[in-house]
Amino acid sequence: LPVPTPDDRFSFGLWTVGWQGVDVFGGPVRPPMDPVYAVERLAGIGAAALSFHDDDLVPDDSTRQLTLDRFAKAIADTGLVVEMATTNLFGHAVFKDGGFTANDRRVRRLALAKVLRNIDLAAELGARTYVLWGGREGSESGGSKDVQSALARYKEALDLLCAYVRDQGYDLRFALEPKPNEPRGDILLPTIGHALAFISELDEPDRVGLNPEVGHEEMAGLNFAHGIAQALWHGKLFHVDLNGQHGPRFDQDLRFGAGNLRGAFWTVDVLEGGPGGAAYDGYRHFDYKPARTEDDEGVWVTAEACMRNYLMLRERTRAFRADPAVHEALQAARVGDLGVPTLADGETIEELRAERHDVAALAEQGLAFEALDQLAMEHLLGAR
Ligand code: GLT
Ligand code: MN
Ligand code: MN
Ligand code: MN
Repeated sequence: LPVPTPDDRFSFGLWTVGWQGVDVFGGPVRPPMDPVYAVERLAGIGAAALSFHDDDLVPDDSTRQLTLDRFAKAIADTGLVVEMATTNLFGHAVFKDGGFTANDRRVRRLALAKVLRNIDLAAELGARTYVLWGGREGSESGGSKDVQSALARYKEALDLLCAYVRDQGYDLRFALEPKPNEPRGDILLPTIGHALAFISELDEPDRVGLNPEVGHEEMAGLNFAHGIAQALWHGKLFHVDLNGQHGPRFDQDLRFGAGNLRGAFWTVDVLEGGPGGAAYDGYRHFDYKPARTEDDEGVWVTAEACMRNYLMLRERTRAFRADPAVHEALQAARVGDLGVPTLADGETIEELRAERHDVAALAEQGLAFEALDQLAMEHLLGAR
């Protein structure tokens, strides 16, 4: 079995391995996890980096300095990197109607101040990406949220945060994380596409990209590999949240590879640049929740499994891409032809219109896509 190393650039949120298993119907099943313990265990299993919410690391001011000192020492001792940070704008009751888009202006100002404070800490700890997951930005009912005003306030918040990061000279970019629903009935910026369109309205669009999550797109019935391929095409795949999901239902946050395994195969293929074109060069970040059935050792089984599943899938996608039978099948399916511009250099629209086609023959031809897909299946199953 493949063994993860820091060269693989795997990263975990502190809130993932530290998840206590609280859900809508039940309380915690595991004790709180000391961040220093998380750092040591993550380093021990071959992760390269971690991410955190302000409240995961420094939940209260009385212990803040002590925790930061212990954390800094653990980071230095293990060589683990803080690659991303984010803000908890969803847990506290004050954010029940969101942060940046809460109807109450005082809550919006409180939310911004909370983010600004943690941006300073993120920069101090060397994070290069700042994620914004607006899980509480949204509504349960039609009349309670003026969506256009909410988007104006969302933009105002992003513009202000971008200006702050620029003025401070921080080497930090923002990554918006879409999600269709849960915890709100309907969340603003529900998919990759909505978020991309929103970014184009910002004052400094270059500072803002995406942190798509596998399960969140699949909850909306969307194809994650297609979604991140489009984000790459726009130059907007700043970060990624890898996990598993079984189709449209509640957010499962399974370990990576569980749930939609075929989707995971194509996700790894896109991240590794298999199809050609732009490849992802950031951390392979896992955002999952170790099942509620597990004790502490079970948690580390799932963390290792995320990385091992990624490595096994990487190996399988590489074998697929290297297989001469696949090269032939790709040719038969004319996949490479799609890279050729439809109008040739110097050709005119009149020439295109004048061309005569054998429409019946074109309509009749088989495209041989299924043979190609079966080869992928056989590689995924390790039969080739
Ligand atoms: C929360 C959410 C995740 C987000 C995290 C970042 S918090 O666990 O479910 O999808 O990535 O705020
Ligand atoms: Mn999720
Ligand atoms: Mn996430
Ligand atoms: Mn999550």
